Amino acid sequence: MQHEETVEKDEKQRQLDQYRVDLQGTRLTTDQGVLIDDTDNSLRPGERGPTLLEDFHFREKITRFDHERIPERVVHARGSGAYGQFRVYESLAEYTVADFLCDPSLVTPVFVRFSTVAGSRGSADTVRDVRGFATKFYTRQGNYDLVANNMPVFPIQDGIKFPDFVHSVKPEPHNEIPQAQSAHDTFWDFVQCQPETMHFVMWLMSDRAIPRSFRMMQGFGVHSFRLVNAEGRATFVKFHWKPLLGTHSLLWDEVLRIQGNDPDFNRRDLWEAIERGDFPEWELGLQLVPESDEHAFDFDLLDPTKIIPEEIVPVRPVGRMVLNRNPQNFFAETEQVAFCTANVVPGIDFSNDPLLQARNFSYLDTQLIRLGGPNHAQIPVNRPVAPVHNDQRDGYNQRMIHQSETSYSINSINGGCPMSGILSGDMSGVFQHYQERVDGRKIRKRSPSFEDHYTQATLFWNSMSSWEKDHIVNAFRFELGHVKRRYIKEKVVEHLVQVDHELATRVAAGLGMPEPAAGPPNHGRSSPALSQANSTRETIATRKIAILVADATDAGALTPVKEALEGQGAVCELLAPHEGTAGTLTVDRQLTSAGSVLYDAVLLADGGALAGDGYAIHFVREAFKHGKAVGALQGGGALLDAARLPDRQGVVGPEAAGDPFVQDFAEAIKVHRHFDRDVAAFPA
Ligand code: HDE
Repeated sequence: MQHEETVEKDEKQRQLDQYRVDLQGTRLTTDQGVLIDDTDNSLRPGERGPTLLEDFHFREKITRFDHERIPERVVHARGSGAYGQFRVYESLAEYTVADFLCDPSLVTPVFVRFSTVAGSRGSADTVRDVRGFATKFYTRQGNYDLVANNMPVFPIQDGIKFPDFVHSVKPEPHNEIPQAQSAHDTFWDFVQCQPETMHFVMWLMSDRAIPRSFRMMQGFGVHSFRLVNAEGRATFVKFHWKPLLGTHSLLWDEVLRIQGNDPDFNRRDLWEAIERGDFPEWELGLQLVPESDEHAFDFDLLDPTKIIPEEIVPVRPVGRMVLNRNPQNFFAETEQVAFCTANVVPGIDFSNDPLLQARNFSYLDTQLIRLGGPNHAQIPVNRPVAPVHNDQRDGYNQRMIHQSETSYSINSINGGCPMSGILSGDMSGVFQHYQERVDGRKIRKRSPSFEDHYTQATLFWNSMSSWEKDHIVNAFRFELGHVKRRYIKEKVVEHLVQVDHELATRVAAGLGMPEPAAGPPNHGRSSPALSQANSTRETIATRKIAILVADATDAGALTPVKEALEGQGAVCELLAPHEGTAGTLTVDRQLTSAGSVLYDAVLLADGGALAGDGYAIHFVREAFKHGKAVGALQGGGALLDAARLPDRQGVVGPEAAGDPFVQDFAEAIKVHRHFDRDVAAFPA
């Protein structure tokens, strides 16, 4: 894989450097810069006396502590981020005047924050949920925020329903249960009352909702936006991020165990990959639709519950993003980063999607309360690299010292500055709204073109491989299994009949319901691009392999295999019954402190002691049950036998020694998960 090597700091890095505080070799002071003698004992009259009010250091320290928290985001509270860079492949000047999309020599700094939606800040990473994928491009023409998700459709069509939707999925108000879960009555009640959710629900019940890694997730801008070129001509656009590592997911059973084993699974994965130098990369892709084709589809381009199938309008790869730097302070950077869909630059404009219109209001409003006022764009992570000059003034936490006597326009005292394009007569580089003609009566009404809620839900179902369908059915059964009210489950099944009768029947069977009556015939169309089965499976780069070793492991046999796997980019960890060393090998982790669920594959290098170790046997069987590649070197044969695996798909035994072993094992890992194994009756 190609890595963007950045020897020189980009503009954003240089800007951030001004704010960094290095505490190495410093002496302790108050916030006022006064040196402190003792921060471990408060001031008191006599050793056993009460604390004195005049202890300003004590009061300042406690006061600052009391005020450390800011409100968490109402949605997307849990997230983690990284800096990186974006570069366009070739000029898109035919479509847009956005500088960063027109100049292939330009490296644009970015900050990306990935998130879950429903859970609180401290919730587990690997829950069934949508993932946020928000990118801030620090362009020379100002900040552009592409605030995307890892699913291309949304549950609702109009932003006025967002509070209703979010209230339904959040913990129920009477007892604040459950945390970070959609498996409860109010969410499914919302779904059954609101059939526009059906396409989204199919995605949410699919493996997309439990990604293996943020680095292996697609991103979607969801709405149709507009690109606008120098002639003022607009083109509708849908934004896509495609990960170079492919799009891969976890298994539901795995997820349940990871939550206890490592609640920070996705966050840690991103952090560690970047620290290792395994910089995640995505291609930016565009689906472009000329304005003249606005009504050419059997759905409405303005409806955010719909995709444009890639087979109808292909995704054109236009650029590449690499994330290559972890933040240095979580709160200052990841918690305070403020995205807003209204942060656009010349050449990028909105459509009339009613969800997007609501978002353009909501994000700035959110930031006013979260970040304590209107000056949050001055917080280092949010500061544009483009110069900022205007007559907006004052407010909480103003950090600028404006020197001019004037703060109004039009003025004559300051030579009319800062001067708008219109006043100066210089319109170069200014943002000009796309001049769309809009006529209509003021009404609270949706267009009939938004009414079809099932066709694309069916398209999604039809596009799934058989194992993806199994996972969707199991997800519906799990979720509805947690719903207490029978009639809600029945109503959901009625909606599923509209999507596909087989799906509804399989879900109903799990809920102990009779086979539902036939619904409308399935249209039979599919879109192969929707299936993760068609994702990239060409690399083992960054895949985590657990190597099980013990004191008598043959290091001579293991080392070349490990090196060959690492040579292909895999990340190997040696697990043994105890920490320290196993023979001449250095142990990375104690076997009992790490579940198989934290790895993509397992390599058995020792069968002597481990063949009789129940934990090691469980480790192998669980990895197998979760579809992972299992490899056994000569020494590991006894452990492989002890694990009594029911079939050999994705299992590479010691008979393929040497290079063929490495090759076969790597091929088995590339598959990601061997879902065709028959594990239904196999206890881990
Ligand atoms: Fe958001 N959304 N959203 N959303 N959203 C927020 O803004 C909102 C929507 C998305 O990492 C909030 O600063 C409304 C779609 C991401 O900081 C809030 C509506 C998509 C993030 C908000 C939507 C998203 C947010 C909470 C319907 C995918 C995390 C904190 C009209 C395309 C950004 C904040 C980050 C965050 C409102 C719909 C993605 C409350 C009202 C559609 C990735 O303002």
